[in-house]
Amino acid sequence: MNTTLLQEAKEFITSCYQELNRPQIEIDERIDSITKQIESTGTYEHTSFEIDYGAKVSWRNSNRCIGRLFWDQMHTFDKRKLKTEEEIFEAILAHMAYATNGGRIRPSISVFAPQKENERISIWNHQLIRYAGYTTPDGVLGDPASISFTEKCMELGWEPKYGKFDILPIVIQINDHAPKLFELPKDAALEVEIRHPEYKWFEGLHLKWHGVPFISDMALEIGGIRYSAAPFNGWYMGTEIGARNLADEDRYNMLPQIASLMGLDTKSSITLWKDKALVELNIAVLHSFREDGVSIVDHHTAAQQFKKFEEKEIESGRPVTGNWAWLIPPVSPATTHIFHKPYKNDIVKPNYFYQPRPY
Ligand code: HEM
Ligand code: NRG
Repeated sequence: MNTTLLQEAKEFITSCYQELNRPQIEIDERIDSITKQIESTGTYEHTSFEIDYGAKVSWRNSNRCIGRLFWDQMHTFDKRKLKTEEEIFEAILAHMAYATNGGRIRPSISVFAPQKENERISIWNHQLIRYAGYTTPDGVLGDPASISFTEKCMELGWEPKYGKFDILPIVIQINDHAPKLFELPKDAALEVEIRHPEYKWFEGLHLKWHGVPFISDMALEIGGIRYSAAPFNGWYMGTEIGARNLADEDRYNMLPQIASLMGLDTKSSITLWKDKALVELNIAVLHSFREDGVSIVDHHTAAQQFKKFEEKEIESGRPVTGNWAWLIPPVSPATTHIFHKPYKNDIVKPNYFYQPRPY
């Protein structure tokens, strides 16, 4: 008898059903049924409702996420029945189309079959849409964060395109079978070309980013059951693209070029050329997404929304947990309330967790 699994199941069912004001008799009956399932099979199955609620509460418990105000507005695709890589890929495409919604992004999650002793579905991609990174004799081309995954894809037969923004294929592995590669169709990934509301020359940088972040490498853990493949998405906060993906020195490293096109003296940091370039790049990202009708939030609005989340949690009698170092935005952090208070980084389940890389 797996007593830890039963214990975790009891805790999840009790807190979940109590939160929803379900009668105690229902809790007792459900725990009874789960106990019998674990006794006879070693594990148990969630209902679709439990998956949906568990995925939402896991978002609510994600200490690094500033976007949690909307935790109970997410669409869940219960895809636990799917057996083959092809079926899973088709479900991923359907999720992407539903979530992208022509730019009016809908937070969504697809939950595939849970991990068992000798069963595991792995999506190798960190995100469903990411740009390839290549090491060449002239330096890195594309996204340096994707180099190792890109190399794996090439080993598996993917043809490199050697561009700056090549969308990587989806790699799905079931159990110990050979991983299968799937190229995303042209229209699956909405992309936004980055331009600046005043600086015409900005277009000449030919920067773009994908409209939707679909995290695909975290495990969803509910009541002791681990869903190793459960890709989810919300929309972007502008700084994720403008202050990290396109700005970090070990990513697209665009600040020196932007500063010099702005005519700034990049010889001495005392001119704050990095800060000036960073702000203009972030303005360009927000402007471009907004003009194209693709959902995005600026970090000031996101912080206000997070404040509202904190208030609602306290009202509901739940202590707020958070990871301060992740919650503060990477641009002007001290202009948000988050900077000025501490957060308890207690890990509450259900939740999303990192898992070992399958490659
Ligand atoms: C992290 C914003 C939706 C779960 C983050 C981060 C931001 C953010 C800015 C920090 C990322 C970083 O620094 O790399 C948002 C916004 C959303 C949203 C604006 C819009 C709706 C969601 C959803 C989920 C989620 C739908 C899950 C159901 C997480 C998790 C992390 C995170 C697990 C930590 C990721 C990691 O550790 O790498 N979010 N989020 N978020 N968010 Fe959200
Ligand atoms: N910083 C990463 C994405 C991390 C998650 N952010 C979200 N999640 N907004 C990047 O691609 O820049 N979400 O589910 O919306």
